[in-house]
Amino acid sequence: EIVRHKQEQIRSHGKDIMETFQAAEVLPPLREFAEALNVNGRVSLIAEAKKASPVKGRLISETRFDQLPVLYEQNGAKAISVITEERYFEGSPFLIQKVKSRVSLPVLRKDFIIDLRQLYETRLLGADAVLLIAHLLPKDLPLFVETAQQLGIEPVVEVHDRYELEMALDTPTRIIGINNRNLKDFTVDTRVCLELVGLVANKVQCIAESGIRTVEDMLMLEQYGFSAALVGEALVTATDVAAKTGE
Ligand code: IGP
Repeated sequence: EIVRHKQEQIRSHGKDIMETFQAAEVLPPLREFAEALNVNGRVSLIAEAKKASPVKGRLISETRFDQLPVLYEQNGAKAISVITEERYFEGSPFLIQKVKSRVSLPVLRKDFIIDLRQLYETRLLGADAVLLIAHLLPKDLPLFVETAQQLGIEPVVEVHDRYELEMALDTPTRIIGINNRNLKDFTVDTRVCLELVGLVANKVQCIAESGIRTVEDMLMLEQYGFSAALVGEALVTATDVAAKTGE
């Protein structure tokens, strides 16, 4: 349903995106995303600004949502994940610039990327990295990875099973996100990332995604070789973000 809505949206706005293609050539350099992972051999925290989710609906107030990026940076997050999908996650493409103007961390754009034009749009929006969900790009994943790299955006290929992991490893991506959440039914199984990370060689960095709640979870991921953990709900709903993000 989310992807169907996305296709309609691109169909109706496609022309506007096309008109901005040329502007992409003269954009300022981006912030380094890959370098923010695995700093001094430690697992990095990628903190997600998530206002709502398709399963739980609205998670936090507008005010709290606005405060998150600065809180994340002050408390040691190494990068920020921003969901730009509008209907189901209540995000917005304009959040990328808003967040970047307030913090100096690199920003990962989380959306449902199914059309190359969205990659040009991502560059224009100023995102430093972009999530590419392998399941949504069964044939075109290598093309999307290479296009993102040519535009200077760091691609993060998201996988949920062995088959998708093989697909990701057949592309030149430097970063793979292993999602514990099954995007077909939204169930979360935190064993998924522990099982799959062992199949990835050292030169590719891995990010563990979804269902990560505690510092103990993070330390276990570090031992399994993860470069970073991406945490949304546990942080946005935490009463004490400092305690959650601290070393
Ligand atoms: C965050 P959690 O359980 O910490 O809130 O999960 C993140 O992994 C999740 O929001 C996510 C996502 C996505 C959102 C993973 N892949 C793709 C939108 C699109």
